[in-house]
Formats: sequence, structure tokens, C-alpha cells
Amino acid sequence: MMLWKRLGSAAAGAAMFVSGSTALATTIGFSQVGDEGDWRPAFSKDMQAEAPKEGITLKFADAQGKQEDQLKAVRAFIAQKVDAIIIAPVVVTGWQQVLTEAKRAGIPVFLVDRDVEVSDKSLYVTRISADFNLEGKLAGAWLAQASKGSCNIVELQGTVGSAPAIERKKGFEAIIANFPNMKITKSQSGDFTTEGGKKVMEAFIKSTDNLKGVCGVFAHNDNMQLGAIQAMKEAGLKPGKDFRMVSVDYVPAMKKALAAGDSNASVELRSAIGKYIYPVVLQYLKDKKPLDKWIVIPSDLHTAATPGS
Ligand code: GYE
Repeated sequence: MMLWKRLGSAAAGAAMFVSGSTALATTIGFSQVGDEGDWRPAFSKDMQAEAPKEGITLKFADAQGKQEDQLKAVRAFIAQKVDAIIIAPVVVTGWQQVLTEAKRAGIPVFLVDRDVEVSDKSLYVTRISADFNLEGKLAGAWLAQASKGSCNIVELQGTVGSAPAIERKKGFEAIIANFPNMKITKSQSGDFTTEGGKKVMEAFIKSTDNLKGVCGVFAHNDNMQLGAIQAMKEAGLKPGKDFRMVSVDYVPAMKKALAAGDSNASVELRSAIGKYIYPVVLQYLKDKKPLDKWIVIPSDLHTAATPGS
């Protein structure tokens, strides 16, 4: 199974040619969260497209947002004796047992995107992801600047118990804590979906007499912000003009909203990250050298005036 892993692309190509099949390829199981929002399917597509380029046979399992499904998928990967397991965990808790099972089976586990909370960090090799806390800080810093440090904020949280919801909130709060006139006045989960964001914003609009006194909206992802924008427009409000709007992901639909002036800023979360993830996994399978527990993918904030590349 592991004969020619990471021999360099020329040698790998030759090995493929000689064997005439992908039987020697590395097999990796990837347990993905689901397909909520626009960012996640883009990430899945990238992981699926990059795998064959690296000589990887990818077993892809979509958990449809359910941790039980992820646990089942990981156990199936263990039974199939894959070479490595990649997990984008829905929530941070509940991983100790299944990760211990993978360790006992001698199958290395790599976390991507979201994080887990386990007491024993040797249960996974490394995590490759953006820094969600920093994303929250970038969003908070932008809003502090844009509002001159004075803003009542409504917050749309991501999936309860997920690493990005926890960390984006923490990072954002750490920044606004420096400004006595900035505070979160309402906060609720919209589960990272457009519909969720729309529903929560509709409720906020009702309970605050059309967002009276509110100056800003922080959404933990763009899809919830796009839903919030719809709800605000339907109520005759002007997001992006009368309300400062900041979120995370920088998906194509948000780029359009920024250009149209319906939103103001978004922190980019890169989705084409298979090219960072797979080489790390393949190198580890080859040399088993311990890695840092976190390999960070950079984040940056964009506005209509400072678009990304
Ligand atoms: O921001 C959101 C997705 O886990 C960081 O999950 C990721 C988040 C991303 O649903 O759009």
C-alpha cells in the first residue's frame, strides 16, 4: 500500500505507469461536516479534485451536520483499514473514544478546518486550519474602526458547540471589550445557513422595533449574513448603509453583496486548501515525524475597496 508515497511527482507518475492501476495509491477517509452554506461545498469539491492529483484514493463521507454520522464514518474507515483519516469535526466534544479506536488500529488522524476538545492531543497528528479566533478579532477590529468604537451589535452565531462559533465569538468579544461603547445586544445561532440567518434576523427585527439603536451585524459566516440582509431588506431597512455588516468566509455571493454595498466586510476563509492538507498527510505517512499540533492557514479581511485576489 505504501510503496511509492511521496517519491516526488515524476517518480510517482512512473510508478502509476508501471503498475497500470491505482492499487498502490494511498487511501484516505475524509469525514466532512455536511454541505451547509457556500464555503463547505467549495471545500469538499477542492478536497475531491486534489486527491487524485496527489495519488490519493479518497473515501468521502458527508455527515449532513450530524456527529453520529461522523462517528459511524470514522469507524467504517477504521474497519476498511485506510492509511489515514481526515476529519472536519461538526462539534468540538465527543471525540475521545473514536479517536482512541483509530489510534489503537494504528491509523493516523488529521483534523482539518474545525477543532476538537480532547485531553490527549496524541490522539491526532495535527490540525490544519485557519485561526477562527483571529477571524473574530479581525471582524471586531474592523467594526471598532468603522463605528469609531461605538456600536450596539447583533450577532448571528454559527452551529452551537462548533469550533468556529466558539472561537469567532471569543475573538470578536476580546476586541470589543476594549471599547466601552461597543456591546453585543442580541445573539443567537443561525446554524451557519442562509435560512437560519434570515429567521434569526427576522426575530431580531421584531423584538427591537426594526433594529432600533442597532449599529452593526456580526455574522459568524457569510451565508447567515446573506440571509440577514434579505430579512433586513424585506423590512425596508438598508444593510451596508444604515447598518455596518461584517462576517466571515468571503464566498462569491458575499463578494457580490460587498460590491453592491449591501454588506461591508468579510474575513476570507480559504476553501482551496487540499493543496496544503494532503502534502502534510503524505509526508507524515512517509516519515512519521511528529508535527506541530496546529498548522495555521492565514486569514485576511476584505471590503469592497480592498477585494481579495
Ligand atoms: O465558516 C462556515 C461553515 O467550519 C470554519 O463552517 C468552518 C465554517 C465556515 O459552515 O461557512
